[in-house]
Amino acid sequence: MIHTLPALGYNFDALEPHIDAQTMQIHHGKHHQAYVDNLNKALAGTEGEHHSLEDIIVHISKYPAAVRNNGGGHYNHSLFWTLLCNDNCQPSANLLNAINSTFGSLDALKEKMNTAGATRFGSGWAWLIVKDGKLEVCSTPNQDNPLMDVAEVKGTPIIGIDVWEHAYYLKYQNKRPDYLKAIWNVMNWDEVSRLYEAAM
Ligand code: MN3
Repeated sequence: MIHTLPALGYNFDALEPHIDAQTMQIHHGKHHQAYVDNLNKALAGTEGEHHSLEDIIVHISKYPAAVRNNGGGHYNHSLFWTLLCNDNCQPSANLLNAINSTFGSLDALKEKMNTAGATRFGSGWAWLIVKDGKLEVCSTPNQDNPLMDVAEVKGTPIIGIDVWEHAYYLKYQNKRPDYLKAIWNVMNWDEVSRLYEAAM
């Protein structure tokens, strides 16, 4: 199958001022597009051409590094765009209950995610996952994710926050913690809640 760049569900400037339009334009149109193009190149003429992205991700140890990096990049960003919005929505009652009982409060969850993102050395992702019916915070290096068979902590992602410099550098420069604080203002809790229900 040929992998393609999914359209954003909103305009590049929809997440202003928290995430600036130019960052979104480059991140989606250049970075994500490059993961898609390089994934297609890496899979061309191989067995992997016949598998879905989801199937490739869960069996990623069978694939070369170019597929792991670019397939992970394509999967992670396709999820990431859907987790952002400017609707100022809130977690569902069910999800909020689970967050409160696991982390103490929504603020405590944000704090834990921000620490996971800020302490991930180099490039990677911070995650909220469902693992064995429970919520857990973790992080991965590069473009890995918790669905991969190589992941240290495995589970179903319901939030993924990109902490590569390309996700925030134009506006936040070296201040990754400021970006992490700001991104909660554009979290699409409707979608996170939907993913939570689906994972349970
Ligand atoms: Mn990115």
